[in-house]
Amino acid sequence: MLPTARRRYTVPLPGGRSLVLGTRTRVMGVLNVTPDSFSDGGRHADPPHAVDAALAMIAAGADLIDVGGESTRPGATPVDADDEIRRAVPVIAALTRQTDVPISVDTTKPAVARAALDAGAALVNDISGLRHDPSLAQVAAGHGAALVLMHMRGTPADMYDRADYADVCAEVADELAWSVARALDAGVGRASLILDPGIGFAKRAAHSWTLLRQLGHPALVALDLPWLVGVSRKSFLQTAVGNLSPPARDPASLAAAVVAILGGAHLIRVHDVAGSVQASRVADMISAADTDVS
Ligand code: PMM
Repeated sequence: MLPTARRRYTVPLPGGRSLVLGTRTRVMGVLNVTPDSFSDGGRHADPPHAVDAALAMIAAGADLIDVGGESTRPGATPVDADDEIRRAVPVIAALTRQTDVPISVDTTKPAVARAALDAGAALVNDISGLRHDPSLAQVAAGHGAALVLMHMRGTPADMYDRADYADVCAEVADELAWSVARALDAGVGRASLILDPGIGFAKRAAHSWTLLRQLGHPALVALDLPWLVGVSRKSFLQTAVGNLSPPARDPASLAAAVVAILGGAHLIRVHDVAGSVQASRVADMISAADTDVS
């Protein structure tokens, strides 16, 4: 027996738009405008090239685009807010002129989030779950933006030293509940929140596998919010398929994405959009075989 159907949520976005989750799986295309991302480092560092890459992902079926100006690779050099703004905001501004597809900004910094939202972004994706700077939530609230709260401990530089869990699902749920409380305190509406277990962040491979197997864990389900899951090209996949380059991990990424969807993910964050759209349609058909998908 597969798990029961996902709960449905309608996430309000700026400009009167909304994102309906829990029907068809939404595919978020990753656009790293960094010189050093682990998965696609340097490919989209110049703005016109980045915009073309995003438009190609949209043509391939992406429902959202996540633009990031700071690499989260373990040991990556931290970037200051001005550099992050200089990398990400021109791309976001150009994209919002050319597409209605909601754009998210992958940042932990309030100044970057503010500049991105002013340029037309609709979501803020905070990999620190408001631990880096809780005032990021005020920025999201002030713009009526959706806010993704991802689970991580520490920073990408020291996160593996903190990958120590007795019960990874319960502890991730507990620590995400802290992030949710900070967001609500800051005035973000509950309907604007999306959670992410942070696959590969402050997790050993075994923790990532357990989380994927147990997205339906009662402590995670009890948070009663939609889930974004990012497995695409991550290094934990190598424990299953061996030492492959990040793009060569795409088939493994698709297999893991299907499992995430069947376990309850509403959105998947991916590099291979065309493949992920096909994989998520298959997962949607299976999970909705006796319910309604639209
Ligand atoms: N993974 C990366 C970066 N940002 N954001 C969310 N919400 N979830 C993730 O799993 C996530 C993220 C790292 O991958 P990349 O370097 O390919 O962007």
